[in-house]
Amino acid sequence: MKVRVEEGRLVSIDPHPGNRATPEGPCLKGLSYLERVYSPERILHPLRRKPDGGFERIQWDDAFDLMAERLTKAKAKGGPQSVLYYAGSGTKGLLNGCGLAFWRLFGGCTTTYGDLCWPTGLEATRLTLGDNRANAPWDLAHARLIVMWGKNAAETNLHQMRFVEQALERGATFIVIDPRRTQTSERAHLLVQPKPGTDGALALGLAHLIIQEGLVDRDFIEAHVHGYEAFARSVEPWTPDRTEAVTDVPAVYIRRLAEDLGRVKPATICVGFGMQRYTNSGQTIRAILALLAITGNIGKPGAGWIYANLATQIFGSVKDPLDCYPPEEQGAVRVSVSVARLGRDMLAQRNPELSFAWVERGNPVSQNPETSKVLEAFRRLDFRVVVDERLTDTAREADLVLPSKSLFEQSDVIGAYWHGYLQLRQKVIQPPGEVKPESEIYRGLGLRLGMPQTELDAILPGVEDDAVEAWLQSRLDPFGITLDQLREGPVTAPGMEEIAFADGVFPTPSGKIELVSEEAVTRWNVDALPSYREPGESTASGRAKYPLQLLSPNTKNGIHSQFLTLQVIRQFEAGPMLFMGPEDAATRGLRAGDDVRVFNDRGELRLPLKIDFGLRAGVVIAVNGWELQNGGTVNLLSEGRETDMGHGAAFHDNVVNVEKSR
Ligand SMILES: Nc1nc2c(c(=O)[nH]1)N[C@H]1C(S)=C(S)[C@@H](COP(=O)(O)OP(=O)(O)OC[C@H]3O[C@@H](n4cnc5c(=O)[nH]c(N)nc54)[C@H](O)[C@@H]3O)O[C@H]1N2
Ligand SMILES: Nc1nc2c(c(=O)[nH]1)N[C@H]1C(S)=C(S)[C@@H](COP(=O)(O)OP(=O)(O)OC[C@H]3O[C@@H](n4cnc5c(=O)[nH]c(N)nc54)[C@H](O)[C@@H]3O)O[C@H]1N2
Ligand SMILES: [Mo]
Repeated sequence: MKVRVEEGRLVSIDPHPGNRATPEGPCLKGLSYLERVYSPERILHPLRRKPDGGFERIQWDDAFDLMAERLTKAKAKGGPQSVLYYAGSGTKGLLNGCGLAFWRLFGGCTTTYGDLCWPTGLEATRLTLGDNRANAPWDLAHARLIVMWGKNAAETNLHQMRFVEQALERGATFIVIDPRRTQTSERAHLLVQPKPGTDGALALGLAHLIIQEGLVDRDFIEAHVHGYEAFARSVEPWTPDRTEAVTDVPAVYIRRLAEDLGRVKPATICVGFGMQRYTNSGQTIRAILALLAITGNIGKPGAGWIYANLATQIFGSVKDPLDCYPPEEQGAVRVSVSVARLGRDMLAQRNPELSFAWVERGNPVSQNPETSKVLEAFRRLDFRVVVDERLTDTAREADLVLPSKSLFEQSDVIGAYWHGYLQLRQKVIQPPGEVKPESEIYRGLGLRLGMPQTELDAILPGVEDDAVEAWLQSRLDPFGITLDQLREGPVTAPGMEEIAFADGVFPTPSGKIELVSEEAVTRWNVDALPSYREPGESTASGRAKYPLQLLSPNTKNGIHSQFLTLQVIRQFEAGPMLFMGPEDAATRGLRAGDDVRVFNDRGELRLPLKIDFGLRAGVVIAVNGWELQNGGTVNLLSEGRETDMGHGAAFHDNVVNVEKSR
């Protein structure tokens, strides 16, 4: 974005033409920063919990004293690892690395492994292709067939829809696979609505037909695919009848999809993050990716796999270096708390028990699974610090809340999930009130703890703007990128390709696309071939304790718990709701607008009912992001459990029932 500042205040936000992936500029959330930065909700100085509840303003000096005293006490009692360092995904810049560097200097800490967001699909893709790379975003316009599988780009990646439109204008076929009708499926030629969590079976059934009809690309398989014969044998049982029985997708649709995937070239599958939130989803993603491998749709214009692009994640600290790693000691840092099981693992940790937590850039009370356990774990600690810009559900649990900068108040270099640009986020306004960026907070705290100035200088930038820029430049030097280039506009990340894997080189153990993966077995204890198992908590075969599968996807006008409290957003997003199909409502005697109770053994939510005529029976939706303070987070109902690979969170392994609220 391009922003205009007058008299030290943001006055407008416009598109930046330098990013080919996002030429239309910011959506409503981006534009709403004009409100967000100056929101009365913003915390402008440190706040300390009062003994009788509520918060009171304190001076930074007192805040540093208090933290230093509590940290010294925690360290003396249980060692440095009694301190939990938790960082969410509120911003992803080069300066994020300061946090863990500081805690190492402190003598270590306990931190988390895994990720709430995308690790299951990242790992499934890595096992198959060797790396997470994708064609440039605009290449999608060259596809003749686009399958948007478990992704709602019109809400969550809306710039991608522009390239879908361009492909459609050139005559492409567009298919959406999602249990619900979405803004994305409005543009589709075909919407396929499987039972949630059964997409693995659907993919194996499609592979069965593609192979049976002789629609595979023999030459491509010969040259680039490892394990094809074994894969072909393994899909023999997946007849259209069996696939229909498991997925509830009519066999005619399965045949049509297989025909399209087998015959229409080039084909791109855009697979979403929403679908990898099940206990079987790593294997599901491998099965879907196999469809591109056997039809030769990789490494060519208009063809390929668009899941995530790690090209811009060139700094260990942009992508947290500890993400995705299995629990182990890394230097003094104990990596023993799974983000998926945050509450449970915090409670279970011994030697030392946790007594102090530091939370920044995240809102785990509303965003991590199993809110009641997360709350219990935080409440059991002796002391909690939360750095955030407003009183989130998590900040409300803190003993000390520190104000955080907005993205306009300190320069940083950022990467992306989808496109291949590195971008400079320039400081354009002064932080309001007494707001300090994290790097300054760490410096102040380090000095108070008696850490040597030289050691702090080695990991943290100085306070002045040019010191921050010099620090950023020193981190960019190894990549031959300068801040001056970035000041001109977005810069393509080193190694970013227009067409991924065009050279046919796949950095897997066999050097080929692996349909059979030994590492899948040794690392994750799943079958070497992509296989289908019903998710652990699922209504798919009617064995679950409760009859409805609860999905909690993202919503257009918020990013998780961010933005939803702003006036401009509230015009469009009134509050949390439960979406249910008409049949499920009728059998329960429920009508639109009724107050309903959504419940399972872990908790309950009371929400107004919205009838959704596009939702398949047996599925209900409550978007994630709403907090306890505005009507309840959907994670009161989810369980802290990991997916089958990558230490992701299986948010959608979640069955519930719904009744009229009394
Ligand atoms: N049920 C369910 N739960 C989900 C999901 C789901 O699909 N269903 N999705 C999951 C996914 S994909 C994700 S990515 C996670 C997101 O989980 P989180 O990252 O915990 O969620 P956010 O609500 O984005 O919270 C980010 C916080 O960072 C703060 N922040 C922003 N910038 C800064 C900064 O510069 N410094 C500091 N200190 N703070 C800052 C914001 O104010 C906000 O409070 O949620 C997950 N939770
Ligand atoms: N506006 C907005 N944009 C965002 C975000 C946001 O919060 N708001 N968050 C960002 C982040 S951090 C992320 S991770 C991405 C996520 O964005 P997406 O990848 O789009 O993920 P979700 O919205 O979680 O889910 C996408 C779709 O998957 C469907 N789905 C769920 N289960 C299944 C299943 O079993 N099978 C199939 N086929 N489909 C299923 C859901 O119904 C939903 O429509 O969005 C990013 N963009
Ligand atoms: Mo995410």
